[in-house]
Amino acid sequence: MKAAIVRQNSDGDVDIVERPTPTIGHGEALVAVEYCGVCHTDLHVAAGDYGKKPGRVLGHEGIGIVKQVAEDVTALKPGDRVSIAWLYQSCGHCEYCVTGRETLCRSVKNAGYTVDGAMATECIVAADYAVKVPAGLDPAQASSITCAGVTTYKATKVSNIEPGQWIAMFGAGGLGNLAVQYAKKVFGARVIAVDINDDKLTLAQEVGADLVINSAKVDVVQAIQDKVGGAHAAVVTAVSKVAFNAAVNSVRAGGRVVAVGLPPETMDLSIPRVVLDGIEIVGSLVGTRQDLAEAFDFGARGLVVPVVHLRTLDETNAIFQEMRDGKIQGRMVIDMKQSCSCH
Ligand code: 8ID
Ligand code: ZN
Repeated sequence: MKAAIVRQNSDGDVDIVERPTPTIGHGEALVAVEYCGVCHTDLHVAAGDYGKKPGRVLGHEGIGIVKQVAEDVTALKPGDRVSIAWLYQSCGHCEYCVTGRETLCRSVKNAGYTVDGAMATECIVAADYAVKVPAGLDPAQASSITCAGVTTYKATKVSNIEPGQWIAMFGAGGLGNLAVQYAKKVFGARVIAVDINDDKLTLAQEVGADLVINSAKVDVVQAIQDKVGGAHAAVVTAVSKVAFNAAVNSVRAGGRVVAVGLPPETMDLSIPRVVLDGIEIVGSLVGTRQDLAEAFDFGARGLVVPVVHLRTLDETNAIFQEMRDGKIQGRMVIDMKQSCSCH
């Protein structure tokens, strides 16, 4: 099989290599990957931002067709179309797994990080954790929901936003444009999109943002206070502490800030601001299998439409550079059929 792997020196790019097709063990299935979206987390992993992972096959926005299942597998059968998500597998019996918080399991395995992922023509999944893609959902669009969609759907749930309330989405990239769509179309919120790039804001407006603010040009905190009296909640997918700090100051008293972006930095927190204004700040990590099934369903019903552009595996480093430069609108999705003659 052909795969994109983290370089030995973790310099932030990948090598495209030939690897033997992995063999399945108990509880596993082999998947022929159709599509894999490129998430900003792949850049972090390739650069060793959370620890070096040389040789790791990247990719956690995968969609593919099951080719083979182990004898003990009952959840999947050959021919099923399934996800390969960041939540690759959790232990299933700890306090987090049994209370609907499986993404926080202390022995969790993550595709494209602690185990090999979907930026390859074939990959292994833990059968009980691969979520089936509903009929009627385009598989390339489904790939984008497998991380960007489920993460922002879950983060919007965690924000406790109510219909008609204002939510500010800091970052309008791969995650952010889907955050706008879920908040607007599924939760019935009014949405402010904030980014430092006008092209991203144009897309955010096209997919339903009520207000857009370029925080490189105007004082975003002042603008949100002036226009709506402070947002009821904010979700931060921007890869910059500047945006996290602005989000804390953009919500009204009692507001909730959901941290999603993963810049390897610390944020500043004014203790009087948090205490006197009752601000809540909470992290949100991808979503559970049930969250993903729900996020897929909204896509299948056309409420949320991921904006995807098809590319090939050989273009991975070029896509990474475009992402660093902030040049991508929506998501770049690697089309494995176009990437390898073995399909
Ligand atoms: O489960 C999670 N918490 C999770 C899941 C998936 C991804 C977290 N992430 C993390 C990624 O690791 C990454 O750190 O979310 C972040 C965003 O991922 P992405 O949406 O895939 O990245 P992108 O497409 O590059 O979008 C980032 C956007 O942030 C804007 C950029 O212009 C871009 O549109 N941005 C930046 I960089 N600085 C900004 C600022 N100061 C900003 N927007 C507003 N203010
Ligand atoms: Zn991701």
